[in-house]
Amino acid sequence: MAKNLTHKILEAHLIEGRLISGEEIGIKIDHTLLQDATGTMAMLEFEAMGIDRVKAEVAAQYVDHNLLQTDNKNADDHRFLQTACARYGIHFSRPGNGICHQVHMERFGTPGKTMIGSDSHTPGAAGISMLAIGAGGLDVALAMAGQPYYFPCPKVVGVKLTGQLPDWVSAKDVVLEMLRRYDVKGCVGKIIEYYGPGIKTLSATDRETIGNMGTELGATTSVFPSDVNTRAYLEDQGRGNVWVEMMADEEATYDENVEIDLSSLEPLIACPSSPGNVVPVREVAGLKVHQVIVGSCVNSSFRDLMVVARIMEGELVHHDIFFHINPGSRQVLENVLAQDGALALLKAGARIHQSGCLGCIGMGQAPGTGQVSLRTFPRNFPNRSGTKDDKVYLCSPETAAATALKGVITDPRDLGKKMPYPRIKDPDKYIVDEHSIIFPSEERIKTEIERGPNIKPFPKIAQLPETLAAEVVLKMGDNITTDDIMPAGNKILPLRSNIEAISKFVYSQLAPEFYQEARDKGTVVVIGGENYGQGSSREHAALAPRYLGVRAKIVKSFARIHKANLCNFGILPLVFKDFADYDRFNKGSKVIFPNIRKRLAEGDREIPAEVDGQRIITILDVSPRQRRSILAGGTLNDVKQDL
Ligand code: MIC
Ligand code: SF4
Repeated sequence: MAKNLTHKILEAHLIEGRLISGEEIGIKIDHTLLQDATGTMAMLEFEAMGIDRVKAEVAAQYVDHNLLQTDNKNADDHRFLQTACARYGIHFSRPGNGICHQVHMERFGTPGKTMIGSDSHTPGAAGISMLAIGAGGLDVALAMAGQPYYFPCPKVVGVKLTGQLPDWVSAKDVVLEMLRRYDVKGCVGKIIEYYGPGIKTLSATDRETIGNMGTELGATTSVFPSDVNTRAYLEDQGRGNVWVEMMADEEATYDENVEIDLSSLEPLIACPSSPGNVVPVREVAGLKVHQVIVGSCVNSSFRDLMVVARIMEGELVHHDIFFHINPGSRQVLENVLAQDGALALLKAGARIHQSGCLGCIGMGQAPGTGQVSLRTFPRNFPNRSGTKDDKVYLCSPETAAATALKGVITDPRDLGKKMPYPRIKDPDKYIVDEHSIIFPSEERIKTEIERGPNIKPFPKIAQLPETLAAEVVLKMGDNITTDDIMPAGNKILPLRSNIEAISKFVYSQLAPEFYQEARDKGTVVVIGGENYGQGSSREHAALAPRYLGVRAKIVKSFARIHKANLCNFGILPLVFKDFADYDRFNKGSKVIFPNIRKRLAEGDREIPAEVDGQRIITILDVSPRQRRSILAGGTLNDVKQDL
């Protein structure tokens, strides 16, 4: 039978289950990726498993999210990570070397391999045809220990690309078009597989942008074929030897079918404050902008920076704009420098920063009050920039450059009247820079792990009681993000390795009183709407609330990674059977789940709850493995003995 590429890769890695959508499968994981913000906790979890050496084929740890050294915490965390990597045999990419997704693609990514990463944008590795999935740190730690990764087998959406992108329109506009059609939850439970004649017009880094932002659609991951463009990229990186050709069979079928004619696309923009809020740039053209940033784990490749450099060459940034460049990696910057791109950007007035996530996760670059910020980033959730009530727009590098020149949102096609569209070719041979990667070695295994005072041990989690009685302390609406649940930014991100300290900030933007109320009540429940927990993979959005006594979340629907994280830390992820029951809950409602332990152990899917004395039904849609985790008070408690 003809197979699509997704099923070919899954089949080659299948350890448990069947490829039937909705059923839980376990796959072998070849590569693991950690970044610093989620990595400290993941590393502590890996340590708690008592494994002597990492078992994945390639395990890499990047330092990209927190580069601000305002006190001892950041340096403590980085030292811990560096020494733990040496001890366990993990590649360590030093601060400033680049954003995990960009560097992994440059130096390690291999077509046809599987990867999980403790960062939701891990699917960017679709650029070189990996099947790469974002997951909570504990799932990544388990894969590092050689365990399979378990997740519900997704449906496969086939997106046929035809035609070729017009001048001034680029890969970002392709994924913004997907977001315009599907919004932020349209692809939950799905893998997006791109195919068709339009594929050959997209480079590996173009595909990275599209695959990376599949996360904003709610997708489990995205997949691209491995073809001559993949080979060219790998050869230019000096790694042509890892290339293999991979594609769907000719007659392959998909669960859903979509077609995008690339020639018909125009510049698009996501308006505040959701990546799904997409309109054509021309509809918002003319709006005054104060800040433009090119960079992040999308749109920070050689091509993306060079297209901006060529547009800015000999021009000056508008005097009202602060213009920032955040290169994707040190290697990208070196290559842009070698072709005078960095000089052109500097002369035009750009501020060129070290390579890292920076303003994308509120680590600096926050816009001023009421100011409009235009960014090439993947997400613009409310307040994520670090400024309250921020107005962040997401667009392509072309739109960003045109806007930086004009001072108002500008359709880049307007520039076409004055200059030809700069089509950028990747260098024939990239300047390769691996000096900032510390490779594992036998000698380094002897390293002693260093723990500064910011590294606190993993908290103990109690088992699920026979009957759960709790109080509702917070009721929320639709599309609550993990940034709403467990914010980041320069004040909170440095606390990621200290659950007690970070728990003070749970829901702090939505409900500043939450921490104290949860502490006072002891055992609490929160209520949410659709797509609850979208966004980041940060398990702190489950672990820190659990630490404060959140034992169940009842919502209309969950985002994938957050739901898995809740199970991993012993929180019941419950869904209303009847959405009308959402209205029965208020702050202060008393909720009882009678015989909850027995019901979980017996595999009940329908879980009754008494809400202020009235009985409703909630649904617990989890696998037997996840039931065991919830009963045990988290996956770590459950698996420790097996390991
Ligand atoms: C994000 O883009 O939201 C982050 C910051 O990269 C997160 C990871 C984190 O919270 O550390 C993600 O995407 O998973
Ligand atoms: Fe970093 Fe932003 Fe990418 Fe997250 S989305 S990995 S914060 S650059």
